[in-house]
Amino acid sequence: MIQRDQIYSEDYDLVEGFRFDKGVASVFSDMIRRSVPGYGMVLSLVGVLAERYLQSGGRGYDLGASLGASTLAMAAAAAERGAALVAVDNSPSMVERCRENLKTAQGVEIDLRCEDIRQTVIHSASFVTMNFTLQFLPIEEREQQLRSVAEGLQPGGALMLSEKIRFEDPEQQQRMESLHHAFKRANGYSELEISQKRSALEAVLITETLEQHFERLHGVGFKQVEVIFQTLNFVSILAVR
Ligand code: GEK
Repeated sequence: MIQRDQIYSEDYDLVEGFRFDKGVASVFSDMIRRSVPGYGMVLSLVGVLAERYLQSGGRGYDLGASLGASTLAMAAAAAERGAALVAVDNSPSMVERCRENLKTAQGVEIDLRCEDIRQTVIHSASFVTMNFTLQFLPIEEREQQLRSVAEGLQPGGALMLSEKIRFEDPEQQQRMESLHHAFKRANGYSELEISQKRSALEAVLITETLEQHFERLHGVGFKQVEVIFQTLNFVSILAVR
């Protein structure tokens, strides 16, 4: 049973910074579906890209795996090819639930690790996903993170990077932000929930522009970089080495 996210429905005197703790892990499936426009399509694309890029003998990595939705989306292709999967998250509460969810994957070897993705050694990778995870790293550490992904990918291997983005033009930024809030309202979040969640994420989820992402991805050695999906201020980028 999917538990409904009501974490910010109570009026708090002080909203603390967002953490991926036990409470969040218990409602995360509902939270991400009602908060990230196009999340279902992102998962479908993970499956499509896994079919295209996972190689037999190559590994698939899911960095910031949360409850394992992207890992599970790769599982069929991995089983078919005999590719191993590595799923990484540094939240013990997420990993505990993820371990249960991954039991449904058949015929595939999955190494689930509770570790910081900055410590993860990536090697022999043919496909890597970072779906809405890079945005939680300090900006100055993002280049090194993507460099280690690029270096760990076999030539022709691919990264799927999904992020919430911001826009240089203040009017466009305001328009997209307001449409995103409308999306959340349409999914049953109240004004109080939206505004408290926004405060909680303020110093935790730091967005960048699409141009900043493209420049960094090219800079660390990806040859082909393109947007494959966008809904409002959420994008998925395909970067091929
Ligand atoms: C999905 N990809 O459902 N090291 C490891 N994990 C981290 C780190 C870090 N340094 N920082 C954050 N995380 C998933 C959704 S959620 C996105 C990803 C969101 C983890 C954090 O614990 C959380 O589980 C995940 O990254 C981000 O396809 O909540 O917007």
